[in-house]
Amino acid sequence: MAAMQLHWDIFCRVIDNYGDIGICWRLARQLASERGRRVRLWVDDLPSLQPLSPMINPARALQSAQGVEVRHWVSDISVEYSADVVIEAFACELPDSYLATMAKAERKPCWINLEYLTAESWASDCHGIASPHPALPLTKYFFFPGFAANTGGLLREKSLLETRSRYQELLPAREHLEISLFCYDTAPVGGLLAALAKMEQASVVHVPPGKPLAAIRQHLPGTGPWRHGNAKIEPIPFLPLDKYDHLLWRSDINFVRGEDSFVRAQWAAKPFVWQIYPQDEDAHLIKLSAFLDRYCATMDSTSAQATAAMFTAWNGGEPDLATALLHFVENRQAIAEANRTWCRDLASRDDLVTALINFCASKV
Ligand code: TRH
Repeated sequence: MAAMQLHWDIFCRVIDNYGDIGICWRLARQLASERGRRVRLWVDDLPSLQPLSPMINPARALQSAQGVEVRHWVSDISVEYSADVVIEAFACELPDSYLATMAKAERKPCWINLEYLTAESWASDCHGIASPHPALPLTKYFFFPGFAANTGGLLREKSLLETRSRYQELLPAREHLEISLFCYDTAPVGGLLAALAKMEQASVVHVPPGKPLAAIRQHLPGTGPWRHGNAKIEPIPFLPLDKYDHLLWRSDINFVRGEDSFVRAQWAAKPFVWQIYPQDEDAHLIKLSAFLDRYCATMDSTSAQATAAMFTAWNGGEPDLATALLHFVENRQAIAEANRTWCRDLASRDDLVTALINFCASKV
């Protein structure tokens, strides 16, 4: 049996928002806490990690948190050794000095480019492809998270679903709808507010700071909380990563965005609406429809139509948002049931950490 690949280095460059660091932090701490790996997380922007993990001190270039060694990644770094596995998150480009250390290692590291999540079918074809370095004796492998069996899977902690189920069993019954709203400031929030204000069922909308709150404030005066017809709109603080899961678990409908909150909403097994990260030339719309094709295929036709219409309207597409929301809310019990099945199906596959460990062990 091959020796365990003990040392892992994860490199993360924060482009914008919280997705890049959210995913890298989640991966790092799971490798450390569940798999006993010695993980160094190199991040170029420590202040972005701090809201997700308040124990992080953004002023400290070297610190340890939840079993992970967190290092500030400055332009060039000097290391005594390269790790057994090196994760270059989202093509962030490893420093030349580190590449040179990798090239000199007696046993070459398993070098992974961790890609963004997509439901498109080409992700299965490209998952695991090798790319030899043009000049150095090193090979990089493309690792694609995904929904299909022949991809790298999704990040899922070992006891996540049991913990979530226990939490949800204790939730009190209530008359009104609890909604969490995590979106970009381009989301059609005005339409959402107007529809919720008029809806027969009362709602409470929890809005984190940053782009979601900015989007709300384009439509409502002052700093909130607001009463808007039959809806109450409540600003909330940015929650640490695990507390954010709790918000998703206890809400009836979760508006999520990007990548990591989108995945967490699926593990929450509650109806959710996804705002996809916008890309040039509307490339994201292909990604959105690839996901809808897979996801809605598991639903009855009414739920599938309601879900597709709601996702499309929320991402700036044709259907009228108020009508889409109404259908979505009307069908939410059936959509919730479909989500529970979807979640169970996804969880029957290897999680991303298991897939990654197995993949890297096979490359020794
Ligand atoms: O912040 P995002 O829009 O990140 C995006 C995407 O990852 C996108 O693919 C990438 O290209 C771009 O960043 C650069 O959305 P995402 O992916 O959901 O990340 C948000 C993270 O913030 C996620 O890990 C959950 C976390 N979070 C909290 O921990 N607490 C909170 O209160 C909230 C609202 C989020």
